[in-house]
Amino acid sequence: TAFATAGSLQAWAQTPALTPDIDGKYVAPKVGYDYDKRVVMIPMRDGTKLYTVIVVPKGARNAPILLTRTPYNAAKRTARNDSPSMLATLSQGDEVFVKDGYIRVIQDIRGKYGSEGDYVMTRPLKGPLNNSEVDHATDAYDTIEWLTKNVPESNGKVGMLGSSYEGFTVVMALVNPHPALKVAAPMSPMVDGWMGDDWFHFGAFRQVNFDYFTGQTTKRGAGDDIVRRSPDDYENFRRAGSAGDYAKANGLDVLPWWKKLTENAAYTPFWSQQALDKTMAEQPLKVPTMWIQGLWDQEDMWGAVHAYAATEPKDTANDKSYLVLGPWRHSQVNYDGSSLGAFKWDGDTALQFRRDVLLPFFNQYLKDGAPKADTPPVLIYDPGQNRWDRYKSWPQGGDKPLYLTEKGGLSFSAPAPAKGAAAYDEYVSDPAKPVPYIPRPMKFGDRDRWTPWLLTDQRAVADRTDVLSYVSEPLTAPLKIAGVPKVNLTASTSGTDSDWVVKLIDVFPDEVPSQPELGGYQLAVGMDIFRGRYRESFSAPKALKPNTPLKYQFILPTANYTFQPGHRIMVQVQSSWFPLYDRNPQTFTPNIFFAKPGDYVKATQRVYHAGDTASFIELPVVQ
Ligand code: PG9
Repeated sequence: TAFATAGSLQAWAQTPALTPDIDGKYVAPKVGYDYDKRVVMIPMRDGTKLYTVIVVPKGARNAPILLTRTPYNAAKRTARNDSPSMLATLSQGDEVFVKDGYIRVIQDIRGKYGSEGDYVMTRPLKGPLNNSEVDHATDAYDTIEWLTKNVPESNGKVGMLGSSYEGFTVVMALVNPHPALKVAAPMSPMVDGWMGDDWFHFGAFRQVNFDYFTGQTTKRGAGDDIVRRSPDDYENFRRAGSAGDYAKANGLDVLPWWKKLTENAAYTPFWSQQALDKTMAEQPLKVPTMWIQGLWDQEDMWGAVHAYAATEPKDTANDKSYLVLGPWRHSQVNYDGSSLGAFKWDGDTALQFRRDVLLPFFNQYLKDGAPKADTPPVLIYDPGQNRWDRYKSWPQGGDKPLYLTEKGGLSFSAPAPAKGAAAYDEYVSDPAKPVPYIPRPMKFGDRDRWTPWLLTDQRAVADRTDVLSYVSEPLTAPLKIAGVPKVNLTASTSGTDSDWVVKLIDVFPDEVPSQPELGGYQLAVGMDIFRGRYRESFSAPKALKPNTPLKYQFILPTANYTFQPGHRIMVQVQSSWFPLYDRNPQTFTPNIFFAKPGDYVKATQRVYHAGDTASFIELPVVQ
């Protein structure tokens, strides 16, 4: 009964009440798992062991291996959910491969999370910057060698993919690749950190990375973000002063990576010798490689397109180097690609790509007897037409100059010399009130705003007095560009150094019936920043001659875009993009990282638009 006597309780109470309840003997039963997860420490040639998670589908035989080498925690990357289902355990991007029976391997690179060894933020290849016997190329080689001998369920064929840093390690594996590496897909790989990937764009420093520096280099595991005082990063960075002042105030000046960066503010051999597009250009690709990135990739806009351009000329049989650009933010290729910011695409473009293009491409090289995939040499989304374009070659368009004209116009005809009227427009750029890159208040850590920021409606700044906007008449026919827009800006500054931001924008018509909130929207098709001191040489910065029209030539991100009838083209010019990019003091200083408060001066900027000094953008117009 419920009222048992003390005596009968004694009889069945075998475990004394004070038995410690945490005895470490518990093992969760692994029932019904459709995979087997093995954690191994794989030895590299220098004896360093790398933490590697191998996820093998139950019953696998002759299965290919999909390998990723990461600085972002292999244990966590293979444990999205604690689940008996391999699909639930691995990430969304892996789904198509898991469903097709692949073995998935994720490894911590040396020095991070479970791996031994030292972490170097971007470990250079063996050579002038690396006198050791190991780099990411040898680590990939040694890992693949081990995997082909120690995973009995595999067919001995390995494919590598990964995005961003994980894309950088894929590119590294292509340098003297292991013969078992049969196919590769670097997604948004970091290729040249100074020209246009994570750290700088044409020499302008990207302050968004400060939290990444503490996250990656203050601990073997995950480091913390920097503590903020204001809820608005515009204020946090403006109050600090130079990027160097911000680093010092937050204790980052002791970090070796910060020292390397600030000692290499210009395009020194530290950067040029690490630029992987230059390395890739040197020898023909041995492994079929699909270079992938987003058209609005807010972190690595340079890498994939430049590595493709570097490898394509030596791909004479047209079967090694492929290019894919989707309507995606950084790494969105591995998530849902139905929309970005305010823009909706024709279905889940990322899933379409993974399922219909990437998987068949990998299968062709990795699965015994798989059919040849129908892979277009170049596959790029056209967001203006909302459809994929399959091209045999790239770029498609030739250079057609679009000129800035008087009264804020744009024209495909060269403007005449200014008779009497001013040949320029001018504005005052004030470092005390820099142009915000997105509307304030803002936090770098706010991923919902950071990931789609390149699609922000540029009306937010179009009419500031320190932004010039040039706009065309409404188009009467579609205008398609496919290639690289090239900026030819003729401009002067009253200072001795200056930044130039140029944006190529699609202005939507007032009425967009299918999506009214897009009426009048100013969508940047491509935009970038150029630090004036590098006008003549990236490695040897020079002061600008004040009040003198000078030519600035640089490229905008690769575009494949149709401006539709009724839309207008716009070009905006400004001299700051804060706090994403550190401010140019507008006085030439030896190193902008350490500019002093007195170096920051207002400057009068003039953009020329007439006769010989007309500014223009060469658009890759498709006829
Ligand atoms: N954009 C990040 C990164 C890549 C390479 C080096 C440093 C940072 C990333 O998303 O991994």
